[in-house]
Order: sequence, then structure tokens, then C-alpha cells
Amino acid sequence: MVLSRRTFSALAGTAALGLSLSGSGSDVACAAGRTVLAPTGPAPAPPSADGRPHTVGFDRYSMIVDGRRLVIWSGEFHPFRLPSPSLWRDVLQKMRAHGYNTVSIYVAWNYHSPAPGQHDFTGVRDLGLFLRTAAETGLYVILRPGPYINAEVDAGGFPGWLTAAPGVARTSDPAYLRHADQWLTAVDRIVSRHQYTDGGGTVLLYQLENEYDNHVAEPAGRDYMAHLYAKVRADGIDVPLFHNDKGRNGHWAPGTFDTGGERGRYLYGFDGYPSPFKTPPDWGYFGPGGPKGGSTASPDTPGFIPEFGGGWFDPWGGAEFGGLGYAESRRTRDAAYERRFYLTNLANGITVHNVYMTFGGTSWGWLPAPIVYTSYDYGAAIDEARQPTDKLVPMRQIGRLLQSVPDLAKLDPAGPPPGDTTEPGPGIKAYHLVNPDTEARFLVLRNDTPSEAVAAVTLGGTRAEVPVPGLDARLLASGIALGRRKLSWSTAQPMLWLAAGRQDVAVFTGRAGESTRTCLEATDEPKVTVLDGEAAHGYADGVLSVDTVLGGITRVRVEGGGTAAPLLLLFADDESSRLLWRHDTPSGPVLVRGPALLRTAVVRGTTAHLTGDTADAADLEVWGPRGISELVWNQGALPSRVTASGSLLAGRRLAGAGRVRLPALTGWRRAEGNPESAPGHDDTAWRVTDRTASYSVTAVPDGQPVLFADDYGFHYGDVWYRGHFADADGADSVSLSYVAGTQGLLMAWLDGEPLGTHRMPVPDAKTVRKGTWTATATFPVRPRKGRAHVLSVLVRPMQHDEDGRADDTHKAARGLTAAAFTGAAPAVRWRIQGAAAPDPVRGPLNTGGLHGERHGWHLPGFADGGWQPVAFPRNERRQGVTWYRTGFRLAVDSGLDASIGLTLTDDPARAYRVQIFLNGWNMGQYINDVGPQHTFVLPNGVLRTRGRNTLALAVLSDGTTPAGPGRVELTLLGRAAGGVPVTPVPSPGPAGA
Ligand code: IPT
Repeated sequence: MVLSRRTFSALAGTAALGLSLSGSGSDVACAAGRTVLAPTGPAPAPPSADGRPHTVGFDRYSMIVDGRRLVIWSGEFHPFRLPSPSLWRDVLQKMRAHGYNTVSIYVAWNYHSPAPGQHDFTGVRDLGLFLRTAAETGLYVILRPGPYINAEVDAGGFPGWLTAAPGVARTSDPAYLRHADQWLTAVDRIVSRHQYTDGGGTVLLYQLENEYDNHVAEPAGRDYMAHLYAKVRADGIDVPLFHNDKGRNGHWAPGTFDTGGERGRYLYGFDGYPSPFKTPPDWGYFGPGGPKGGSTASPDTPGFIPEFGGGWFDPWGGAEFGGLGYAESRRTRDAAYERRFYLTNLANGITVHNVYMTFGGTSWGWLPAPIVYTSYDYGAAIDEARQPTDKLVPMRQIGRLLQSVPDLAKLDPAGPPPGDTTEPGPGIKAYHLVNPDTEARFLVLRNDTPSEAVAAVTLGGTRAEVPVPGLDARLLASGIALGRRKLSWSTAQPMLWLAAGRQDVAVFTGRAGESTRTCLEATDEPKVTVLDGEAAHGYADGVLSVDTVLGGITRVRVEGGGTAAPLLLLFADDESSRLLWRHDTPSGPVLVRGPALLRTAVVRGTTAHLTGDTADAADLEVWGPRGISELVWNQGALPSRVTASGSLLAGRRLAGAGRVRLPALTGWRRAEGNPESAPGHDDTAWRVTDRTASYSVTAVPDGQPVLFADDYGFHYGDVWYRGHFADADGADSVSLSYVAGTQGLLMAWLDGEPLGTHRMPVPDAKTVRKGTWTATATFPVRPRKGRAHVLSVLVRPMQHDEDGRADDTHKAARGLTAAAFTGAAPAVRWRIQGAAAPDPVRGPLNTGGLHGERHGWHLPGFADGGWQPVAFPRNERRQGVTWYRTGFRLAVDSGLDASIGLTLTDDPARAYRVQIFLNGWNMGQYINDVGPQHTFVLPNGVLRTRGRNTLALAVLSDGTTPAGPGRVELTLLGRAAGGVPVTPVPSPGPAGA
């Protein structure tokens, strides 16, 4: 056979350059390594709520669950960023299928708590349902309920009402702890029923606080952490607890604060978001790593990264990614980035690994912190529209490897073997690791240069050249079990093995076009059959070698050679490996080839029942437990036959996904929505701003009443003020000071006439996290003599700051702070109006204080028949709020999972913004002249894919330019035949409608 330029080559006779994977000296190709077998046997079953007691422990190497080592390969997913509980199952099934064994979640206090002491876990906030779904999916859960979470959410997860409460948050201040305890009581009441320790669920680890790095040395901090520890234990949480140190600082390592004398049930973890443009850092687990660096701060606990960057967030304006949005986050943290950084983590002894984010989702409603826009796609491996991306390929390859090769759970650095130098080649960094019990060895080869480099390594005594593409990495193994045989070594990366009936199946992967050599121990010469593709093989000195170039799937069967069970070797390039699905069933593992996704698999009698997705027409081929003779796919039986590979192949291809037709959005109706600006508007029911003191960190300006919205109970969305005054003769300007988030704005009217609009400046990447976002807008005025006047002011506050540094910045004021005139000094009596009582179904973050929101204009069933019919694009210049409504019907075939978005486009010079309501759910904010987001994901469940939907758009325009909307259309973001059953998310209309 013809091998490519990258042909594996023996370098006998040249100077030994490189690292050795097992064995010594000999130049014989495929010399045998030592014969200590790696731990074999079936991989542990995925966890479930089995009602049985389980032990959850750890040592310095890894977690130990029920006495077995477990590498945690976790992805972060926030249930509150996907307000459709049916779709939680979709994302979780995708995670499991792609090799994750754990999901890490934040629980956001603000999402659940509309008022002090009130905690709502119903509907889209049903934490118990999420935990049940995770357990049913077979995933462990890392639970992170704060009380503080950061997470780019409003006030870092603190409820709005806490911004106006006494007590220094994130400290041992009793006024704060009283509230924090109530929250934890409510969360723990649910979580304690879903712990893996008693089989109630699959919660395995529980985080206290979040990246808490101020007050580390102070009693206020230490007592706070000790309090949280004791509180959570008292609530019946008995899984190991941990904290995520903001960096490798050693903060909150075991023994640094009081854990009630308890030892051994608390772990140390640190977060890492290294730049993808720099060399991946070594975390110091295996070395000194700085004074207190990395896991060396905690020598008795495993290497643990509770958050490792899987993408990054983008601020309003899109400065982080040059205006290109999350596609650019995904491009700069692509599959090669994942191999390079995550394999480095494994090579550093990290065995508890969580990627933040794995599904980012949507910061819908008023959930986002001021720095981020609605989409929290993050450039994650599963995109906001629930579509799998290329980033899942390495995640699955590594996740399955960790599952199949338990040796990886206990690694020591092996150092350069005697006689070899440490440098495997220019540009290549090598990590050489050994499992001290099994002597399985691993090499992580990382290329830190942009072009391909070749590592010269000694494998089983043979020197080989192994290509590593630019800015990429690979893992080589030697001495691991492959079912009932033993791998001597391979230049391809092992992905998985399983016992499928009589035969073992092993999969190796790599980049397409790479030449590979794979060597297996065999006491005598085995019979080798190349079933598909091209491969060469040879046998010498007790070792079988198989050479192949990666492309499609090459199939090689090995029989005899001292082992009774045949072994099927599958060599798959990346593209082909994405169609190979392992699923562990109670009857044993199955391996499925063909569909775009395998969701579930069970074997009943002789039938394998499978569910999953296809995009295009696909094969269905199944290796599984002995005796399977029938295939059922998504409830439909398929004819099948046994293949030479020992699999069952469906007699016809699975159908691909059908077409999705999206209607044009027409039939719009319009109404103006700022009656509050009219002089005669009745505000007698509004709240008088009579407070004189505030718990805010913003000082109340001298001579002003407290005008801060939070002090009057208005925490989310827009607020209106009406200031009444007389005696303004001679006034020539009014200055209105306000505080808001980055995209905040203020609009003012005097006696019904627009004074103008002030907007906070668009920040750049550097200022976005630093600004205080206070501003004073000065408008010229000429009030008519002797009359009573009213100043109407609309403030869009754009959410509370996060409190990342634990200095109460979530209590920075929002809304108006002061008003001052020149030319006169009238006394102003202010009234304020904000959001009505929280929507009991959609939650407190759904609506603000616009007139339309207060009167249900955003809701389905609202009677808009009297509104003016209009067509888009609009071209209207006015300062104020304008609402548009329409309805549309969808008729997506059942059995088709269509992911649909709403896309708005217009001339970017036009100054207006749109709040988007779908069936009353606030799906986010579009700012036409800021961006960068144009497409808003409409999650199925909230979106009726078979039935009628209502769209309402609340447009704020400042009158300086004509305003849209321009084009508003439904867009298809993905489709698959399959999906999960979707229960409609309740979307009530106006009371009495
Ligand atoms: C770390 C937080 O723990 C997490 O909540 C989120 O904000 C994440 O970063 C960024 O998306 S904070 C750390 C990067 C300083």
C-alpha cells in the first residue's frame, strides 16, 4: 500500500531524539512493551438515580466513586439560559452522546427569587426536573448555587431586591447571611434529594460561592466560607464540596478555613481561561508551579479545574471578537485549541475537568449582566441553537478515551527515559506520563508553532516520526488494554474500545491523511483480515503491526494470536469518527455508525431500540451484545443483515430531515407606547420618591430625594419618572443625572415635548468592565411662564453590575439620581413607576416598566384589533416607545427538530432598539446601531412549531434618525429528523383575556 509523506519511519541508526513510550533500546519495529495489563472489564455504567448508596471520594489522583477511579469530563450548561425544560433533555443527551460524563450547572438566585424569602422552582425554574433529567440521561451533576455566581448575569445572580437590602454581600455580615441561608435552604431542600451518595440522583459535587478572592485573609471572608460550609452540610448535602479559585492562588484550599473539623470531603479547584493565542500553561500539579500554584496548593486532592475556557463572552458592540460575534469565539477556540489546551490539562494531572461553556444558551429577558448582549452562545461546542459544532469531535474522542482507558485516571510524570533527550523536535512540547500501577504510558505531543512539526519519539523501543499539525496536539498510548488484548503502542490516538458480543471493537482516530502504525501484543501470529479500506500488517517478536493512512473508516479484523476473542480495529479520521456513537446500555455497550446523533439505546430481547437524529440520509450499523438481530430506529423497525465486521447493518438508509417552510412575517399592527410623556397622564397611583436614605453604594446627591429605582422595588427593565414643578420662570436648562449599565439610556420630555435622549457611550473591550456608567444629560428648556410643569423621564437601566470583587457593586444605583436646573430652582416632586408584579409563569426577569408591558401588550391574546395596520420596513422618526404586534403559524412536521431564530436587519445608522417578545416571553434586546447580534434564538416550547405564535416588538427610538424595524424574518438555524418531544411552555395571555 502507498503511505503518505507523513509515513511512519523507523530511524534506526540516527541519534536518539525524543521520548520513549515503554521498553528500551531495541530498534525492532513494534517491540513488545512490558506485559502488565491495564485494568480491564467493562467501563462503569453511567450513573442513574438507582436508589442505592454510593461512595463518593477521591485521592490525590482522581475522584473515586464506588471504589473506582473516575475522570470527570464535564460541560457547563445553565438551565436558566434555556427556558424550555423539554430542551434540557436535548442538550443533555447531546452532551452524553459526545462523551461528556458530567454536566456542571449554576443555579441563579435571582431567577428563582422574586422577593425576600420567596423561592420559585416551578415551570422553567424546575431544578428538580433538571436534576431528574440529568440522572435519566446518565450524567453526573456538579451543582453551583452560589449564593454568588457571577456568570455574566444581572448582579452576578443576586436578586434585584438584595440590591436594596442592608448587609455587605459575600461576607459574614449577618444581614446578608440571613438571606443567603434562606436561598441555600430552598436549593438544598431540592438538591439533597438528588445526591449520588444515596442514589436519589446524580449530584456528585457541590460548589460554595464563586471565584471568591477578596476578603481571603479577613475574618469576614473566612467566617463566610466556614458559614457556607456548615450551612450546606446542615442542609444534608453530603457529597464533596469545593470552591473555584479564580486562578492558581491556593485560595480556599483545604485547611485554609474552618470546615467543622471535617477532612477529606472538600476539594480544591481553580479556574483557567488562558488566551488561545498563548502557549497553554502548566498548572503546576506535577511541579512546583509557583509559591502556592495550582493543585500543589492542595496535595491530597485531585487536579480540578471547575471552569476551563471553552469559549468566551462578547460585550455589547462586539469588541471582544472584532464585531464578528460568537463565530469568532468558536474559530479562535476550535477543535485544535481543545486538543492543545485540554490534553495539556490532562497531562498536568487534571482529572476533574469542566468546560465553561459547553452549551451557552440565551440570556433572555433582563437576565444578562450589563456587559453582555442577549446571546450567550459563548462559541461553545453546542451552539445557542442547540446545533452540534466541530468542537464536539475532540471532546468526544477524549471523553470516550477517558471512559475506555481507566489508566488515565492515575498518572505520574514519567520524565525522559534514560538515554533520551527531552526535546522531541523543534516546536514540540512533550509530556510523558505513566500509570504507576499498570505501567501504561502516555505521550501528549503539543505543537506550539503555526505549521506542522514532526515529533521524533521512541515507541516501544522503536523511533517513530509523528506529525503534529500547527497549534494542535495529540495523545499517544502504550501498554493499555484493548478489550481482551493489549496495545503495545500506536501513532494514532485511541478513542474507545468495547466488547460487542464475542468480538472486541477498538477505534483509533486522527487527522485525515495521517499515516499510522498500531502495534498489538500477540503470542503467536494472528490472522489479519482487512475488511474495508487499505492497511498493511506484519508480525515479529510477539507483536502485530498494522499500518494505515487515516481516511474514512478502515476496518481490520484480528483473530487468534493467543487471544480467543477477535478484535475489530476501526481507524477513523475525524470526520468519520463523528458518526461513531458508543452508548452503554444495561445489557452492555453498543457502537453505532451512521446517524448524526445517537440519543438512547436499549436492548430488549433480540432487538436494539435506538433513538437519535439524522440530518441527511444515513447508514445505520450496530455492534452490540450477543444475540441482537433486529434494529428499531426512532420507533420504526428496519430490515437488517449481519456484516463481515460482525455488525448489524440496516437494509435501508435512515431518512434525512425534511424541509422546513417558514412564513414571512406580515400583518403587523402598531401602537405608540409612551403615554407617560403626556402632561396630563394620570400618575396619582405612582410611587412618590419619598425615601431619604439608601443601602446603595451610590451616594444620594445632596438636596435630592432618593430616586434610585431599586429603592422603590423596581429592579428590572425600564423605569418612568414624572417630576412635577412650578416656579420655573427663567429656567434655561435641566440636567438629569442617571446611572445605568453599558447600553443604558435616558429620554426626557417637558410638558409632553421631547427634550432629547442621552445614551451611555459604547465601551471598548478595555472599558467595558471598568466603567461606572454614570452620566449627566443636559437639555435646554424654555418652560412657559407661570404654569405647572411635568418632566417625564424614561430610563433604560440595563441591569445591575456583577459583584465580582465582593465590594457590593451590584448595589450601584440604577435609574435617575438627580435633577438640577439653571436659571431657576424649582422644587421637583417626583413619582416613579417601574415593572408591575412579576409574571408568575415567566418570572421576575421577564418584563420591565414600559406602559405596554404593564398592560399586557406583549402577551398572546392581547386585543390589538384597534391598532394601526402597518408594513415593514418602518421609517419613522420619533422619540419614544412604539409597539408592533403580529401573529404567525408554523407547521413543522412532527419528528423534525427545527431550530428557529428571529433575525432583524436594518441600516446600522438608525438609532433604535427592540425588545422582542415571543408569546409573551422576552427573548432579548436588539440594538440596531450597536450590535453585534442580529439573530435571536426562539426556543421550541416557547415557540409553537405546530401552531400559532404571537410576536410583539417594543421599539425605543430616540428621534435623531428614522427608526425601523427594517427587515424582521424567521430564520432556520438547524434541522434534524429526530429531536426530543417538546412540551409547550405555558404562555398565558392577559388576565381575563
Ligand atoms: C468566571 C466566572 O466564575 C464565571 O461565572 C464567568 O463569569 C466566567 O468567568 C466568564 O464567562 S470569572 C474569571 C474569568 C475571572
